[in-house]
Amino acid sequence: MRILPILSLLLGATATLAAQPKRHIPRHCVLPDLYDASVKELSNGMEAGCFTAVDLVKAYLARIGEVNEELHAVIETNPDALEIAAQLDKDRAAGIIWGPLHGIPVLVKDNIGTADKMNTTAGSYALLGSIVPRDAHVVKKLRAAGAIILGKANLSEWAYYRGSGISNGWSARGGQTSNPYYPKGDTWGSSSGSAVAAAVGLAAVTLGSDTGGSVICPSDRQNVFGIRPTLGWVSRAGVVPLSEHQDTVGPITRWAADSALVLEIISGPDYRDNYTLAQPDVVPRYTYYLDEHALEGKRICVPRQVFNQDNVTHNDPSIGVAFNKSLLEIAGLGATIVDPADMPSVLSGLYPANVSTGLVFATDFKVDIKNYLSELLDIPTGVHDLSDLIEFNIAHADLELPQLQNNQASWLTANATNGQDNSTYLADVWLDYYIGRTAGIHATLDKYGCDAIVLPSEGRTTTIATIAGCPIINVPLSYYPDTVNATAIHNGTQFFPAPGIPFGLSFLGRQWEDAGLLGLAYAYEQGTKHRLENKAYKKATPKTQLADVM
Ligand SMILES: *[C@@H]1O[C@H](CO)[C@@H](O)[C@H](O)[C@H]1NC(C)=O
Ligand SMILES: *[C@@H]1O[C@H](CO)[C@@H](O)[C@H](O)[C@H]1NC(C)=O
Ligand SMILES: *[C@@H]1O[C@H](CO)[C@@H](O)[C@H](O)[C@H]1NC(C)=O
Ligand SMILES: *[C@@H]1O[C@H](CO)[C@@H](O)[C@H](O)[C@H]1NC(C)=O
Ligand SMILES: *[C@@H]1O[C@H](CO)[C@@H](O)[C@H](O)[C@H]1NC(C)=O
Ligand SMILES: *[C@@H]1O[C@H](CO)[C@@H](O)[C@H](O)[C@H]1NC(C)=O
Ligand SMILES: *[C@@H]1O[C@H](CO)[C@@H](O)[C@H](O)[C@H]1NC(C)=O
Ligand SMILES: *[C@@H]1O[C@H](CO)[C@@H](O)[C@H](O)[C@H]1NC(C)=O
Ligand SMILES: *[C@@H]1O[C@H](CO)[C@@H](O)[C@H](O)[C@H]1NC(C)=O
Ligand SMILES: CC(=O)N[C@H]1CO[C@H](CO)[C@@H](O)[C@@H]1O
Repeated sequence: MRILPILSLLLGATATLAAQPKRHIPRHCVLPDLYDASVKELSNGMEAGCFTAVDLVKAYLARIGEVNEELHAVIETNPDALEIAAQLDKDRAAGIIWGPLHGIPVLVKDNIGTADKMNTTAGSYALLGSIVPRDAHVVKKLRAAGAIILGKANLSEWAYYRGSGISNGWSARGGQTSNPYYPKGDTWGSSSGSAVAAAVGLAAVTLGSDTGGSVICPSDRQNVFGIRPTLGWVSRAGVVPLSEHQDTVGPITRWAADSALVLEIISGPDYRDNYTLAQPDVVPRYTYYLDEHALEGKRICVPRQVFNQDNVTHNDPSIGVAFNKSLLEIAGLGATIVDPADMPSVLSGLYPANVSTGLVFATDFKVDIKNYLSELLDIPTGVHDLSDLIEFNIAHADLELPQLQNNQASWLTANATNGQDNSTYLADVWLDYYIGRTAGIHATLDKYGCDAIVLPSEGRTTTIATIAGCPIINVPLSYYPDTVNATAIHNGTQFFPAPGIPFGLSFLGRQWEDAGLLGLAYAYEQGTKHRLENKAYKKATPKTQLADVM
C-alpha cells in the first residue's frame, strides 16, 4: 500500500524494462518488503516494471531455503516455477495479462492436487509418487488467473485425521512444522505450513483446507488472515478428502484483501463436486466488500456460553482480556455489541454434548478416500483403500509411526464403519447441521438481529461453524505476553503457550453470506492492524528481499 502513489505514476511506462535480461532497479521504485507484502503491491510492482515474476520466484525460493530447516513449512518446491514465471513475464511484456494473480507465487497445502512434477501426498509416504488425474479445481482456477504454484506446504498429516496425540503440523514427509513466533512453538493445524509460510512471507498467498478448523486454527496461531468459506462455494475436487460433509478449501494470507482476491478466483460451481451446485447463481465480487466502514451500524453477537464451554480458553487470562478488548474496538468502529447473545443450541444443552462428528468423519473418510484413490492414475505403493493405508503404516512404521506419532486409532475406527447408508450416521449428519446452523449460528443471528458473531479463535470455538457449513474468518488479535511461561507439550518437543505466540478473533456468519462477513473482518483488520504488533523471531525470519536477487 505504501508504494502505490509512486507506482501508479509509472503504470505502463516501464514495460520494456521487464524484458531486459539484466536490469538495475529503476530509481522511482520502492521494492515491497516480502515479509508483509500484499498481492496488490506485488502486482503493481510488476506492472510498473520494478521487478518481474522471475525475481519474485527467486526471492521466495531463497527465503524458503533460509528458514525451512527451522520451520519445516514447505514440503516441496516446484522445479518448473522459474520457467513458468519467465513465460508469464514474457506474456506481460506482450500485453497479455492472464488474470488478477498474473505472476503471483502461491503455496498450496500438500493435500491439494497439482498435475505437475510435484507430489500430492497429504504428507504421507503412502501417496509418494502417485499421479493425480488433473489439477485440483482450485489449482486450475489459480493457474488460469496467472498464479505460479511455487510449492506444497507442510501440514498435519492427512489433515490431522489418523489418530490422537500426534503433534500439530507433523507429517512423515515434511517433518515438524514450527511456529515462527517462538522456537519450537506449536503451530496448531492442520494447514500449519500454509499459515507459517504466509506469516513470514514464503509466498504471496497460500491455500489451506478446513474440515474441523484447519484453516482457522493455524491462522490464529500464526498471526494471519484465514477464511473457511461456506461449504459449497469452493470445489474440493482433487483435494485429498477427510469428510465430504465438512471439507472446505480456503485462503490463508497476510491481509484480508488478498484472501478476498483468492476466494473470488477459487469460488464457483464445479460438476466434480456436486455440493457446489447448490450455491447461489452469482459468485460475489468479494473485493467489492472491502470497506473500512463496514462495521458502522452493524450488530455483532457475542455467544458467551460457547466460549465458556471451552474451559481451556475460558480460563486463559490472555485470551479473555484480549477478546473483551476486541469488543470495545469493534464498538469503536461503529458496531453495536450484543453481549451476551447466547445460542439456542448451547442453552438447550445440545452443544457441545451432542456434537457428533466422530461417526460422520469415520464413515465419510472410509468412503471418500477410496473414491480419491480410485481416480489416481498411478499409485506406486499400491494402496487402494483405507485398509491398505493402515497396513502401509504398519509395514513402514519407521517412517509413518515413529515413537511420538505412533497412532492410527481414528483409521481403525473408520475402517470398521459400514457405509453412508447407515441411519445413525445420517442422524448425526442432520444433528450436526441442526446444532451448528439451524439452532446455532442462524438462530442466534435471527434472535438478536445480528449481522455476525464474534468469538476467540482459540479453544474449540471453531466447531460450531465447521459443523454448520457456515463461513468463519480469522483476523489477528493479540499475542501471549512475555510474562507467560513457555509450557512444554508433546513430551517436551514443543511449546504452547509461550511468549509472543499470536492468537486471533473469529467472525462467524450465515451460510453463503461470506462476502458481507469478509467486509466486517476487513474493517476490523484495517481499524486495528494487530498483525503489525509482533514479528517472528530472528532465525525464523527470512532475510532475502527482491533487491538481493535482481
Ligand atoms: C516427488 O517424489 C519423487 C519420489 O517419488 C521424487 O523423486 C521427486 O523429487 C518429488 N518431486 C519433487 C518436486 O520434489
Ligand atoms: C451428489 O451426488 C451423489 C452421488 O451421485 C448423491 O448421492 C448426492 O446426494 C449428491 N449430493 C448433493 C449435495 O447433491
Ligand atoms: C468445564 O468446567 C465445568 C465446571 O468446572 C465442568 O462441569 C465441565 O465438565 C468442564 N467441561 C469440559 C469439557 O471439561
Ligand atoms: C469479559 O467480559 C465479560 C462480560 O462483560 C465478563 O464477564 C468477563 O469476566 C470478562 N473477562 C475478562 C477476562 O475480563
Ligand atoms: C443429546 O445427548 C444426550 C446425552 O447423551 C441424550 O440423552 C439426548 O438424547 C441427545 N439428544 C439428541 C437430540 O440426540
Ligand atoms: C478393515 O476392515 C475390513 C472389513 O471391512 C477388514 O477386512 C480389514 O482387515 C480391515 N483392515 C485392517 C487393517 O484392520
Ligand atoms: C452404523 O455405524 C455404526 C458405527 O460403525 C455401527 O455401530 C452401527 O451398527 C451401524 N448401524 C447400522 C444400522 O448398520
Ligand atoms: C512462571 O514460572 C515461575 C517459576 O516457576 C513462577 O514463579 C511464575 O509464577 C510463573 N508465571 C506464571 C504467569 O505462571
Ligand atoms: C518422553 O520423554 C521422556 C523423558 O525425556 C522419555 O523417557 C520418554 O521415553 C519419552 N516418551 C516418548 C513416548 O517418547
Ligand atoms: C523443500 C524442503 O525443504 N523440503 C524438506 C521438507 O522436510 C523434509 C523432512 O525434514 C526434508 O527432507 C525436505 O528437504
